[in-house]
Amino acid sequence: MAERLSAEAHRQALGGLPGWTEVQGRDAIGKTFVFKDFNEAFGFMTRAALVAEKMDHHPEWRNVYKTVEVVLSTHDAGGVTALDIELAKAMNAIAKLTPG
Ligand code: H2B
Repeated sequence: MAERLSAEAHRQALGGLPGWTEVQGRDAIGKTFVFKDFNEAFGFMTRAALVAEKMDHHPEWRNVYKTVEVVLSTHDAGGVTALDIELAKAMNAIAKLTPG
């Protein structure tokens, strides 16, 4: 099972992840993606969902129109692991591919 990152590894990983920040009150990272419209937002979610399923690592997320709020944490480990960092990177890459 993936292990929780140390505070230092955690900080360092966030430095290389534009837009991602610590979630207050729990060991998790979050980012709010804002797209051009619902179509772009849902396209992002669809692509990200396929990656998440392949990784067997799933986001907590909420969509309102063109905004997607994402929180990543490894539930089995009770905090942030390398899997969250990997999925966050993939989401940033997918968002860049999504026009708007
Ligand atoms: N996603 C996340 N974010 N954390 C987990 O611990 C997790 C998961 N565990 N997706 C996986 C599924 C586990 O429940 C299954 C059985 O592999």
